[in-house]
Amino acid sequence: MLAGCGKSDQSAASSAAPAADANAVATLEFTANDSMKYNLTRAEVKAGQEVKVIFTNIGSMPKAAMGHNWVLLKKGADIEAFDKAAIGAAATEYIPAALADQIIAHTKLLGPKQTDEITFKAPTEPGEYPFLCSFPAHFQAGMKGVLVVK
Ligand SMILES: [Cu+2]
Repeated sequence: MLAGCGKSDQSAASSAAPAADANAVATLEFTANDSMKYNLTRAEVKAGQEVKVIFTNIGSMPKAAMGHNWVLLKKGADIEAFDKAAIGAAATEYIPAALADQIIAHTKLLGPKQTDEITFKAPTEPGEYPFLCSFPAHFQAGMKGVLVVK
């Protein structure tokens, strides 16, 4: 219809969306249960990739006794020191404010049948990044793993 402007086609083409492949989101689904176990203790993403973590507490025990979270720490973070500090951080759902700079991303603390979804950018530096549940005693019981950045 707008035959008067012959150059409009060109400008429309230059604003095309970027290729989907390079920007694909890595979706990781983690669960935790009443036996203090994650379904996965290892997952892989690409450096700098957009990551979506869907975390679900599939247990049935009350949150106060068996809450779970998923906390991803920086490479080289002292995970044991973080876990110790978390014990005293009940008021902030076991996320110790003093060590916030060690955290890349974390979910909320979840009660039974609750789900939380977070998105973050994977680190650009390849390596192994530790994650844990910071509810008291859960890390010691084995609620930990690594996110491998390729
Ligand atoms: Cu837990």
